[in-house]
Amino acid sequence: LSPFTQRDYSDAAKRAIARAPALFIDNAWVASTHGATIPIIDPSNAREIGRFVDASDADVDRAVAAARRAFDDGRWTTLRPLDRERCIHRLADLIEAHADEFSELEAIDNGMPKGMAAAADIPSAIDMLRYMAGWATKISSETTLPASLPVGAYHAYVRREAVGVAALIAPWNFPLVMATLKIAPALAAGCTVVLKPAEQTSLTALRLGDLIAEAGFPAGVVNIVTGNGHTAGARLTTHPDVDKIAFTGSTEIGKVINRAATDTLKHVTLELGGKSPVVILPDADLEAAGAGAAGAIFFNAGQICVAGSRIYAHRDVFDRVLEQVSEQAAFWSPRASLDPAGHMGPVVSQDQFERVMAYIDDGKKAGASVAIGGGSLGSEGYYIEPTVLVDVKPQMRVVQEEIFGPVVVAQRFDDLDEVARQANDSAFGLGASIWTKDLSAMHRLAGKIKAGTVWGNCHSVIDPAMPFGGYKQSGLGREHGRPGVEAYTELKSVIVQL
Ligand code: TXE
Repeated sequence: LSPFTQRDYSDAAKRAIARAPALFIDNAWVASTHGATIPIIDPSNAREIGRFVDASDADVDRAVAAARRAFDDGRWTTLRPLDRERCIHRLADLIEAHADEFSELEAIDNGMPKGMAAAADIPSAIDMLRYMAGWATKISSETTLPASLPVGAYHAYVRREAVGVAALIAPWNFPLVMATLKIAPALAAGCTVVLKPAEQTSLTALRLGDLIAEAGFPAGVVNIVTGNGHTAGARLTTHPDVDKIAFTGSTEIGKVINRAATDTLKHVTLELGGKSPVVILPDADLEAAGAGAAGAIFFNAGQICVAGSRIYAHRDVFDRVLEQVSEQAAFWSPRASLDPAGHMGPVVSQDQFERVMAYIDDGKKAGASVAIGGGSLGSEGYYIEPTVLVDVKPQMRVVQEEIFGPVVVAQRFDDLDEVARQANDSAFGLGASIWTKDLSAMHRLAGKIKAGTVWGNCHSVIDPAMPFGGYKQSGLGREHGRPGVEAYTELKSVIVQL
């Protein structure tokens, strides 16, 4: 078989694809009010394999009404926190029991290697559910003594309450991870939700629907609608019965959503794009740094918000870093997503393929040289070679804009202050990694770089307990950890005269 030939799907995957065109509302599968659908494309061979519903306004309204009812009648918020915790754990157990099927669906839908989905994605979705489940019994608020009231004359306390109905809008790069990282804290906080997965990759979110009912969630607590962003997504962001929007996606749409949510003043958290620097100091373990830099950009074909898309290597080691990254390129050479030998798959869609190839072209036209890769592969499917661009200038689009593909730009620096400036010369501020054995330099730089996460001698290490989000135009608010749950809550001060 050629590395670009897709394998046959399992019967379980075929069943999941065949029943995809449906919406999950009130713990039941329902048909759309209109007939519009969206093709499901396997990016490994660009073939249409099925259809998703493109939800109408009426469909979205129905899902929001179900979530609203479930929130307002207290069937979820008044459940014992231990029982809410148990439901979330059961959902994690059920995903674990079907991990192989989830991995395959993710590979077919998104193009990521099935082995990668099985080793990294599905387990991290499960970890997030389990971590957040525990918060259901631990959410609390601080009560301080009122400052201006006579002590003993008033009883004052603060309640932390669920914010209400949360609309969760997810992207296509890690479909199940993105869905669970929003569902889990929302449910732990006591919210009810409407999830809208990305129109390119809704298979695993839909499969989740079956498990929601089985895990014991009351009807209406979790609703799943598939559909396009400018229609179904937009309807959610302006819906008067939605109290909170959690969005992961492009900075451009993040701004659109923030503006749309302003009319009804919804709570909004945004996890947006990035252009994360990988800074390699002259004393770094170059083998580890080279492999780390390659993994930082080629993992999931660079379609990761924290992708290390700008390498800054000290002038003394620049050539050796480039050699190390080149050596890694063969390991990351793309293959069809169900090929067990693959470490990187195709990019997700025709649109993304064209966008990434256009960036490579634009970089070349602006004067960048291709050190590695630069081309596409295969006759069908969206395969792009692991690519490194050199001879770039700070203001080039390939240096400033998020490419979201397996393309990295590599530049030199001379000292720490200079590299801190270069690293911060970006509209984004999501992640950054520093490779060195010099602990002082590491911590000094960690303080200077404006990014939501800074890694030392690793990259893209993400943990459910560690706050995750962006500085500058990489987002608003934080997910994961205590702040991630609290983002789904409101505070209420109760002041009672005794
Ligand atoms: O993202 P969109 P796209 C970046 C990355 C990529 C680019 C474009 O640079 O190349 O975005 O990808 C929904 N109201 N990231 O166009 O459009 C949409 O249906 C409400 C970075 O696919 O932002 C989908 O569910 N919702 C990123 C989700 O938003 C709307 C991950 C994301 O789609 C909407 C993905 C609207 N008006 C892309 N329009 C990351 N931070 O990891 C779209 N959507």
